[in-house]
Amino acid sequence: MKHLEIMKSPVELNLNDYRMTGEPVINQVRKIKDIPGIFQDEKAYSEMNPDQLAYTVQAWMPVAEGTPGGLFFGVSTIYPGKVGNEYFMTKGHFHSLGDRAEFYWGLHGKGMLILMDRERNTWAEEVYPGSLHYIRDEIAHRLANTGNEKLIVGACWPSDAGHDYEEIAKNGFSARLVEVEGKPIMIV
Ligand code: S6P
Ligand code: ZN
Repeated sequence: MKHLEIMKSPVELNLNDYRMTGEPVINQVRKIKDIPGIFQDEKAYSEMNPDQLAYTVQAWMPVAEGTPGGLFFGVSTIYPGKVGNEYFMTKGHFHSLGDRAEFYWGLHGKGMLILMDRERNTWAEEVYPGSLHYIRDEIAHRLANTGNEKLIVGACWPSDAGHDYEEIAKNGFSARLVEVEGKPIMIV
């Protein structure tokens, strides 16, 4: 940029459909076949269309991953659906630098933010348009769509946070969010 120049930011968020456009924006797609092992009902999972979309993530990463002091901005969209009695959900992760926090905010649809600490206590916060969520240090986080529409959630996290998927891939969360009589409940 030049001194006194007035310009547009390179990336924008459409406030009607929550799509990000501009450069650089990365687009991640997670289909049912990309998230094996996270749902309890393996039979129901194996009978699903492997190419069905489970969730997408758009992110603006203005600095290289791992850069201290920077921020990333993302929009996660979780599709409506269930595997057995479990709602479509993200893989879930701790941050690789475990003391890095994150903000989430609900934009569209309804769901749950499932949280677990290092002692494996698990709880959840309701997500809806306008809900704000501070995910503190050392807390694993996962989003589940409990509604019939897309769940769309904004996120902002430190550029050096990283993702530790291993712990969740190996041991999961200590509780599951399932639908019983049409309502989401947490069970162990
Ligand atoms: C990144 C942030 C989100 C998730 C996204 C997908 O720290 O928490 O952008 O990456 O919701 O979830 P996951 O667990 O598959 O990365
Ligand atoms: Zn995160």
